[in-house]
Amino acid sequence: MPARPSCSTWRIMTKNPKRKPRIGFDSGPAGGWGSAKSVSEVLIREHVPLSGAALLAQQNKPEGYMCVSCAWAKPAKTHPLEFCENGAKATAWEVTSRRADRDFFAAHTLTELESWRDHDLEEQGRLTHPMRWDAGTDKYAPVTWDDAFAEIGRELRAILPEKAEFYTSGRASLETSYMYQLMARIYGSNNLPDSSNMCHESSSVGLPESIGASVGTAILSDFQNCDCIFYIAQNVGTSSPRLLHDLQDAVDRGVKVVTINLLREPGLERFINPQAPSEMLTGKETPISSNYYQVRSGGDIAAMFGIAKALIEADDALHVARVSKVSGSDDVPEDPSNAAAFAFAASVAAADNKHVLDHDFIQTHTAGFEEFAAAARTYEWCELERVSGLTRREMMEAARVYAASDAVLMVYGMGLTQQLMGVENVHMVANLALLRGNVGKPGANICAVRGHSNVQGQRTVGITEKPGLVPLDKLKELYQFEPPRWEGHTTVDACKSIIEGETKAFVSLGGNFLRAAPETEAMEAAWRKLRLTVQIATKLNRSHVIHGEIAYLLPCLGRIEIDEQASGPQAVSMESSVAHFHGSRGKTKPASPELLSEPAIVAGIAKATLTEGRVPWDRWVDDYSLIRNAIEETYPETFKDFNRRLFQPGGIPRPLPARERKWVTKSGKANFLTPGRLFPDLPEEAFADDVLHLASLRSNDQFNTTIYGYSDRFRGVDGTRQVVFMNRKDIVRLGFGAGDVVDLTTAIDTQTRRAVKGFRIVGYDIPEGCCAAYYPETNPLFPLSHHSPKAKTPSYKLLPVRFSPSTELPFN
Ligand SMILES: Nc1nc2c(c(=O)[nH]1)N[C@H]1C(S)=C(S)[C@@H](COP(=O)(O)OP(=O)(O)OC[C@H]3O[C@@H](n4cnc5c(=O)[nH]c(N)nc54)[C@H](O)[C@@H]3O)O[C@H]1N2
Ligand SMILES: Nc1nc2c(c(=O)[nH]1)N[C@H]1C(S)=C(S)[C@@H](COP(=O)(O)OP(=O)(O)OC[C@H]3O[C@@H](n4cnc5c(=O)[nH]c(N)nc54)[C@H](O)[C@@H]3O)O[C@H]1N2
Ligand SMILES: [Mo]
Repeated sequence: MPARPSCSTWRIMTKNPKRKPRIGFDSGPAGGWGSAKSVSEVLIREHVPLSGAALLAQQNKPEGYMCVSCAWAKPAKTHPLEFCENGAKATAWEVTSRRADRDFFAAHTLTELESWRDHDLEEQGRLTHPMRWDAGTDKYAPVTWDDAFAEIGRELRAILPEKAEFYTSGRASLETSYMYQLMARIYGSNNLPDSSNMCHESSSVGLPESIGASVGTAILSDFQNCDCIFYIAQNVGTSSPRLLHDLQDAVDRGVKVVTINLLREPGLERFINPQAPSEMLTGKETPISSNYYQVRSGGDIAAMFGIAKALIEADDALHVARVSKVSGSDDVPEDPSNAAAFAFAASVAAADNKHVLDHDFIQTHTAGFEEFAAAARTYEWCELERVSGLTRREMMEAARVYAASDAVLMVYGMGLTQQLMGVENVHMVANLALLRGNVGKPGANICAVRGHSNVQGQRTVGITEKPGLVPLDKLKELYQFEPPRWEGHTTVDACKSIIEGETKAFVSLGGNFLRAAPETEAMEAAWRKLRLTVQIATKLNRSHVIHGEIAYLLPCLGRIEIDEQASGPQAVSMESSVAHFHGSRGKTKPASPELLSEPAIVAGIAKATLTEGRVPWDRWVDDYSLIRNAIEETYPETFKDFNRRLFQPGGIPRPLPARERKWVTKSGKANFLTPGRLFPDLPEEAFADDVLHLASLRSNDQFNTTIYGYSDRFRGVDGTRQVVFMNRKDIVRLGFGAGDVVDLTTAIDTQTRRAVKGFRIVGYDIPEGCCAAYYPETNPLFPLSHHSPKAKTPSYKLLPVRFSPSTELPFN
């Protein structure tokens, strides 16, 4: 067990930041002392005053501030401390006392800063002053806000609206996002690419087709009402640790957690609640997954088809048996596979002789069942086994758990969405749920675990490139302008347009687009040719040090800071993963008196740029409740009584018809949608003997491109991020040894050479033929064309790669 600190969890500990890489140690459970230690380390490193701990106590509480890390639900009845290891790190990262101020920028050229690591750039601390790149010195130099807005406005007016991109990372509030999309549309552009395009876009496309909901239908109480959870392709211990509490409570009630994941993730295996003193002292662990199935990368469609096949054939067999009983013949199925289905069916249904499938639900509520069932019956087990990487026995076992449960919650994440067949993956989750009526009843729903803290909400208030998703006529009526009706750019379209030299201006509301997007090398080259780059940000990153001809770096308040405007301190709001809106109040003194709030910056750019539209920008900035009124006017049903309910404990539920089994689809039903194939159509070279399929992942010590540190204790890696996790048999088969240092090259679309260098091989529990490494270090490997054709989500979880011995040592 890790060493225990002697007094409180948040006791200060010392650490040596320049430690040597350590690989392969036992990670311990999720949570526990490892989590406590990790939090205290970051509080110290960021020089967060002791009041930081008191600040954390206000996280995710009504009248408190909403965490700036992930989007997980905020309960009505809060725990005394409603935050997790990563929420605490994100808070420390924002309220740090470090500053990247005017002196810092006076001391470094941008050419020099380009050679710095992602971690070191952000580690300089909060940006303090608006800056403009000076070509003469190659440095960011201070500028006044008025001059910045005036030049940005002039430049934007001089180019065609379709040649500008208005990117959003998923952190900005509902208020800022509403203003931002309005500004872009009055300017004349639907080019509103966002981080969601690289994240849950497969859900945004797939779920409406399946169940007529643009977001997951699960709410927090479903975790209290389910008797089984299918946990697919999401790494809870790292990516949304507060969800572990809901899982722990469910497991304590006897709920089965069936995990389907590429890796054996320690965070999905066992958990010690770091906020439960008795667990911390006794080391009592809660096992999380009752069943753990390791699929091969991209193997989920086959795995879910296998589970569906077991259920459908069992139901068929039971039907045959019933018919023969009625007709008096004892014609129990003879062919062996039918016999297996029958035995399985009998074991599932024995208790009350119920059907394996919910035929009433299927009949009343769904369309497309017969086609789906026929496909499931047709697939051979050997093919499903080969593609999924699971055995028939495992798929039948998962089906048995599923069929024995009355209310099953389907939870999933990036391993499903960031795939060439991401949309089909999402359809398969819905198909599986529909087989037993597991949508729209307590405990049975679909939970798409979102990433950024307001990524879901931004869509709800109009951040989207798809004009069909926005009430354009309403905007036209309210603000008296003619909204553009053309389809705008997703992130992939934006990259293409930038690389082709079509795009002239890139405005970024947060984020680190160059690092988060694919095709890094071509993107960096093209980025430098942009006429205008405008970055609204809190911390310095690579998308700022590489820049356009005219480049602005505009520092904003973070959500945790007090936002004082003419009418007093302001609140903002966001939407969680379970579709509830929450108000948030800043608590700490701003990092610099020069900072403006995000709404004030958007208003500043809008006023300097727009020549039409009647929008009270200044009054909105004076009083954000007026922006919320405008949001309510635009979306009256979704945001009913928005201001009055802003701090309602547990949040304001967003109406979701699918939860009530009202299906807003073309067929008026929930649709079984049958994927045309089991695995993406990759070129032959993707399956060569020396090729592995790479998944790019997050470590426990990062938030997307923000690298807090070099530790991924769950996976037993410390002091380095330049590692590639491989199956031990593959390491030997490819002629390497664990610890060898290799270069990775992309094995498809090889006319362009894409490579990353100096990665240490780590033997890991991952299926043969697959490997994994960290994002964003591997982004230069991903071709832009390698995305889901329907959702345009990059296939960040499956890329064919080759290995060669490296001449370079790992960078860290
Ligand atoms: N600490 C921390 N928290 C975060 C973030 C962060 O970077 N750090 N990022 C935030 C954001 S924006 C997002 S979107 C979420 C992301 O959270 P997650 O959805 O957890 O995303 P990843 O960590 O990229 O990987 C998800 C899991 O997919 C598995 N996987 C990969 N390929 C496959 C596959 O083909 N099939 C199956 N079944 N599994 C597969 C991997 O093993 C991994 O466990 O987290 C949010 N929270
Ligand atoms: N290979 C690979 N690539 C991926 C992924 C993957 O799994 N693999 N995941 C994808 C996913 S899921 C996502 S969501 C994207 C993320 O892509 P982005 O959202 O673009 O990236 P982040 O790293 O979240 O952005 C970090 C920056 O946001 C700024 N920031 C932080 N807080 C604030 C704030 O309050 N206001 C403002 N204005 N700025 C702020 C800081 O300057 C910080 O440097 O990356 C995608 N890219
Ligand atoms: Mo994300």
